Amino acid sequence: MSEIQNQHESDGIQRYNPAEIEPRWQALWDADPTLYAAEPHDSGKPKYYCLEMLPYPSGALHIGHVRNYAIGDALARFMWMRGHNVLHPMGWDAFGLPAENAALKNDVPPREWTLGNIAAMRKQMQRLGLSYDWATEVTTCLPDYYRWNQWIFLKMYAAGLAYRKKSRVNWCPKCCTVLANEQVINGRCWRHEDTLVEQCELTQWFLRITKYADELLAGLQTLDGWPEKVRTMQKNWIGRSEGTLVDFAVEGEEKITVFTTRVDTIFGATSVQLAPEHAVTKAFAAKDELLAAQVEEMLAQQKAAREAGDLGAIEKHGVSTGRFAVNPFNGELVPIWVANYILADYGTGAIMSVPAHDERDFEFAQKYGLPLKRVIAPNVDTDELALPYLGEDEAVLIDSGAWTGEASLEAQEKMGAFAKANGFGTPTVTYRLKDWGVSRQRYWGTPIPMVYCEEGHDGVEPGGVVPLPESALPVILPEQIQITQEGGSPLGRVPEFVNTTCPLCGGPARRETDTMDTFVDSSWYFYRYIDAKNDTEPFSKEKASYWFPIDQYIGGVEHAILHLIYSRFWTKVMRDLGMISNDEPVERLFTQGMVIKDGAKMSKSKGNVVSPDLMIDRYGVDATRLYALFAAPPDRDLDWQEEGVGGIVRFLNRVHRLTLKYKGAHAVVSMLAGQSVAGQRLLRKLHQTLEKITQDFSGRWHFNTSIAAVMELVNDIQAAEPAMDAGEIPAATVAEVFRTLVLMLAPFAPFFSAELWSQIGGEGVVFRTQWPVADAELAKDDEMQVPVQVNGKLVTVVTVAAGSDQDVVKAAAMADLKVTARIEGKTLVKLIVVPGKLVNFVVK
Ligand code: ANZ
Ligand code: ZN
Repeated sequence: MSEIQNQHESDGIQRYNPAEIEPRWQALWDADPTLYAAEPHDSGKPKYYCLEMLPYPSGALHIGHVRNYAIGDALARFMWMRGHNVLHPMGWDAFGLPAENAALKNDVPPREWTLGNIAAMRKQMQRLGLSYDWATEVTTCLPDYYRWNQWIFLKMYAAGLAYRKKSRVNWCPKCCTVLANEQVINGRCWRHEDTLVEQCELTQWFLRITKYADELLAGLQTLDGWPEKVRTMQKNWIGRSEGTLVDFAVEGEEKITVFTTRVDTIFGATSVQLAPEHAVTKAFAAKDELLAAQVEEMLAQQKAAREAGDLGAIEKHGVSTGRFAVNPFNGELVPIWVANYILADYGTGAIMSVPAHDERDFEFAQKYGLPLKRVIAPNVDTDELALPYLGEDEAVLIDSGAWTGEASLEAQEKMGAFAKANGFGTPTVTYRLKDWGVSRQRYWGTPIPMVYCEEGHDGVEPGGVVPLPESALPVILPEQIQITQEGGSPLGRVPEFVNTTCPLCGGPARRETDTMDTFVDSSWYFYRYIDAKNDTEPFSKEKASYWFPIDQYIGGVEHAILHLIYSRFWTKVMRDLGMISNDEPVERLFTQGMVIKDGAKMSKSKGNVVSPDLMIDRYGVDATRLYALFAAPPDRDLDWQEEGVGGIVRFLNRVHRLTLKYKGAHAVVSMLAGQSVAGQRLLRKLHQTLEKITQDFSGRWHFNTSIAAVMELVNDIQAAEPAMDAGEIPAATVAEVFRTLVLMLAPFAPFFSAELWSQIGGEGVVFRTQWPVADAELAKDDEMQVPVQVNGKLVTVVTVAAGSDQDVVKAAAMADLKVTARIEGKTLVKLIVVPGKLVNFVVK
């Protein structure tokens, strides 16, 4: 409170007291459920869907949330003032592991813990005066939401987009459960520090996002309202790569198909290399104990590197299998190796190694003494060539049989077609993007609406999958459940949940006991906001076509890939299911920077966490929010400095004092019939400020400079105090200045502005008042200041009309008394006039 209480006003004007103002206004706003509600579609106003990423209900907001929401709130309020029909919702990404951890630690049921946290955080948001329409609130852990996850999952299953397959997962032998990557800490289980995580194969549910790989990639080009860096990250994540599949025959074994982007170098292949997990590796190892042991060792080492997060960084290592493969282009035999840097799940998990023209292959060949064979060069007569030579665009083939002399790029195309025509390969496209594994062996998530029919029947083998009918939804997550350290899906230990009947034959069946990845919840929550109470469908198509795409989405850049790709995928699926007609969910995306403290990311362990509640207690909501917007451009990191918040309080104090002092401006007796110079100057500054802020809202949202501009304006107002007091500025001008000032602050400091608005007799709700329009004529800088020098020393500054020519500037300078005093009686040697810059009299 210190900052506020220290502000002592001696002139009898009521002082600024956020602790009194803020709760008073919030109570008024809370009592009016229509205040932030969207209007009907036929309101005649353009729609504006303003969205901030929904938080995980951890229990308390942190200052990074405050920044995120202050940006969205300023934007929503501005759009209201600009006459839009605004949708500004909020909800809770409420499933996930922390609730289970809390249950383990404190013995509170996950649901109770989560809902308690939500209540606390909603209260904090309300205290912050955020303009959410709580009637549209979405809580993903409640059946009225997650039933629609299940519903869409069933639709995906019917459309062949949800399927089961075996995949490798992290496995903790003590928990006997699969761990998400985040639960693997330094290669060990998050619950068992002494237990190394293993990899194992498990049958899991997958969503076929790869079906949309090309569309997800192409769509990036239409998203010009998205930051370039996010689009690049998504592009790399999708990782589309054009190349060729080529079959190498192996005696007595299945052929090996390699994926290469450089089939033009195939005459230079001096080995074939397999991932340790490759089927042919396994086939060889089955007949070769030594090889089996070596591969085993490699897998163990590779796992450690995977867990450390970087396969690329480990030392390249391989073993020869002693077997050979046939290069189909020239019939040559090349040795087959198993190498640790070949990824099992990229391409085909097998490559042809061309050490003369590939960096990694070169390194590997050097280490193991494998031969180098040059097959491309800048031109056919090149003798000396530093290897590896990677040329592509400019390269031609050498020593490549019938292909010698061909240009590299053309050869790639022709050789791919040749392989296809001869039945040993084909041109292909490979993606880094993999289908999305959504099964989690966790309790606190959406139950997957599938059962396994025990006995089986027509079309269903014993134990086979049977989807539940829509009428069986929602599959309710049982609430009375003991969360223990025991392994396996917690739901598997609830017989009342597991044991059910097959919807097809009525015989005994087991429910799927895995739950869905929580990224499912966040992939479409923003469609639910538009129709949050609908209990017959996820949302109405008609409403979706009105509100979508989202006009502005605001959140952290850490969601650039997973959440923001899954959401795009989900939108395309729903479009293909006929539920919506938009191709993309989000028109414009803004990624705000982080809030840091003392140069470091805030964390409990560093003890540098800033509590929003503490800031609000000390400085009030408006100052805290203003500071969060003022202290850095919204897309940059912000270093939180408490003195800065105090500075904002002093600024607000000044605005408060001035506004109240002149609120009776109409009563100030002004002697002036027309406008005065002082009045004109103030109006110019006012409209310049307004112009700038209006622009900042439509461009990059550099609210920091918007607020700085208001501060400058307030300085000018303060400087004009004597003129105002002396009645030298018309009352109407004074009134316009303060009215506009309060309106300009409304998007950023809602409580403060609401209070001042009512104090100056403003009508209605301040942030439903039409945003003032800047008068370009008034804003025009119609004067310019020109420094005048005599012999290079500054003597004075003259004011002339903007755009004045040389003669006018010269005349003005000569008319200035300070100038004439200096040059009188002397000889003018030279007069230098740089219009708009300076005048210099050189005299003797
Ligand atoms: C022979 C060759 C010669 C290659 C040459 C490159 C240069 P991008 O562009 O990322 O798709 N590769 C293929 N599958 C792999 C796997 N599972 N693990 C590790 N490396 C793999 O990379 C494609 C290239 O990466 C492929 O083209 C292959 O090496 C390698 F002068 O084939 B190349
Ligand atoms: Zn059955």
